[in-house]
Order: sequence, then structure tokens, then C-alpha cells
Amino acid sequence: MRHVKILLAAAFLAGLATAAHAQKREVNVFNWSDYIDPKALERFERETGIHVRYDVYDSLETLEGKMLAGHSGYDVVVPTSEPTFSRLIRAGALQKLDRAKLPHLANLDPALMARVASSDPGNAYGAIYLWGTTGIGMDPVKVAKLAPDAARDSWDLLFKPANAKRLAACGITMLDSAIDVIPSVLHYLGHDPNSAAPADLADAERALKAIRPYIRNFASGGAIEQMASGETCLALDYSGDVIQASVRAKEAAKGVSVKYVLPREGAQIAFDMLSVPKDAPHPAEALAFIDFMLQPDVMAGVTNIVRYANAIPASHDKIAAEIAGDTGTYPTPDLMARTFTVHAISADATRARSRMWARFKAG
Ligand code: N2P
Repeated sequence: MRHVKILLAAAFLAGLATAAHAQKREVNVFNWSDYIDPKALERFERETGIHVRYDVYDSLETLEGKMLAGHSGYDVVVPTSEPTFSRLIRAGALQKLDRAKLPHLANLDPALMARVASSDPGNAYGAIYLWGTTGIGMDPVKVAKLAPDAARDSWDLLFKPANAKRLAACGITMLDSAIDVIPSVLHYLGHDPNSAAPADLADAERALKAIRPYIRNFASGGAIEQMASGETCLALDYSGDVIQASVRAKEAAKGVSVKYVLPREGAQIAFDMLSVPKDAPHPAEALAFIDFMLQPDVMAGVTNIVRYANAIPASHDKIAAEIAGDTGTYPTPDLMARTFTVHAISADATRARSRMWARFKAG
């Protein structure tokens, strides 16, 4: 009898073990494309035993659509502070971070977190992952050949139709995102990048339509491949993506050179925020993942690979000198002072911008 009991107990325990195995801990991460150090994911899995399912998106429009629809199944998402992160907070699509579970939050630069507090009062919903600017990627050699008299540190290179016309010969690529492009155009034209005034939007539409014939293609999620391969010599693009392209072009050694420029008129600065959807199926694992990422050596590894700045000062001495010293990744104070952030605009204004964007793309 006693023997039978032991056997039953053993069978019960084995059953439990199988159930535990079937429910292996996991975390579903949804991040921007080309925005991770794969070694960080491996190390997280090794150290925590939590399996990472990792998906990518290539525009804020895609991320926002999934989040607002709900039941995305994601545990960690990385929306840009404005307009998406702040809009998701207001829509109730994210949950407050449990600070007690995030000891490494203390590693974040308080000055940078304070900049994000206008989108997220009290920094209740997000931790800065990486940040960057949206400016111009170019092959300086080809650009100098086709437009020798054009200033190479100005939005004029792209937005002056005479320049765009000459550079069309070596290829112009534009980010396929109204959210990213329209504020830059408004700012270039001397309007408030957050303007919802129909007259300002009409002005931006005129400016975009004037260069439409010279745009070869629209890129989702950045133009890394197009720039690295030399298919394109000018792109309105995210800073780190252009710098990744410059690294790939150098490695390929096929005569393509790529450079990122934060135009002198100023550029949008964007903070991408680690955050947790309201209906995340694995909130505890989400916090474990976020806290893991906020360690100086992990974030240094990410910056070394993706070439975007992070917000953890203690990571700096672990970042390769040529990256820490690259003003494309870490802008000088003077360039930094010329950056601007956007706000979320009304739903009506957003719709007007999307319609304008569709008309512009259709040409
Ligand atoms: C995409 C990176 C996007 C950064 N590779 C947007 N701030």
C-alpha cells in the first residue's frame, strides 16, 4: 500500500514537471526592426530561463494599430515617446511599471527621463531604451558630384526641388511614415512641427509634392539596405539606421560611402520607450526583460550594434570609442539644442495628415 502511494506521488510530481515544462516561462517582445543586440536576448534566456519570442515592426503606424486593437499577445513594446507612447498611455493601452521590480531603472539618466516626462508624467509607464534623431543619410561622394554647390548639412539637399532633381539620378529614399516625415517638413518650412493648421499642412503638401517625382522609393523601418548597397544616395532616415548602413558599406568595400547628417535647421529627436501593454499575458516576465535590458553592459552592447544612443551613463565607458565619439549617435550640445520633439495632435489633425500622406505618395 505504502509502495503504491509513493508511486502515485512520483507520478503526480512527474505530471507537475511536464506541466511546468509545457508552460515554460516566456516573454513576447515587439520592437523596431534592426534595434537589438542578438547576444542580449541569448544572455537573457540563459540567465533567466525565460524564452524570448521576438517580433519586429517597421513603423509607428503598425505598432499603434496593433496596440489599439488590443490582444496583441505582446508583453514588451517600444513605442516612440511622441506621438505614439503618449497616445497609448492616454488610450489606456499600457500598464504602469511596477518600480519595485525594476531596480535598474535607477541607471537611467534623470535629465533624459525628465525630457520624456512631458509625454509620461512621473515616468510611470516607460523606460528609455534608445534614442536618436531623424535626419539625412547620404553618400557624400555621389552627392558632391551631382550637386557640388549644395550645402551638405541642410534639409535643402532634399527639400529644394532643384537639388532633389539632380540627386534623383543616384536615388532618393524616404521613410514611409507620415508620423516621422511631416513634422520634419513643417519644421523646415518654419512652421510648428506640431501644427494642425490646414494652411500649414497644405504648405507641407506643396513642398512634398514638389519633390515627389524625384523620390525613387519609400522605405519602411529605415533605409539600411538601400543605403548600404548604394541603391540610394540620399534618404530621410533615422540616425542609427544610416550609421548601421555606413558600417555595412564599409565592410562590403564596394566603393559606397554613407554618412548621417543632423541638418543645421534642426531635426526631430525621438525616445523609444520600453513599456508593457495593458493586456500583456506575461507581465512579470516583461518586467524581468526590461530590468535586464537596463544594465550598463547590456545597453552598451546594444548601442555598439545598432548605433543608437542609450540613456545609461554608466554604459558609456563600455561603448566603442568611435561610436561614443560619433556626433551622429551622440550629437554635440550645439546640434542637440537644435532638436525638437513633437506632441500628439488631435485625431482630426492626424487623419488630415494621413490623407495628405496618401495623396503625396500616390504622386
Ligand atoms: C528602426 C529604428 C527606429 C528608431 N531601425 C525610431 N526612433
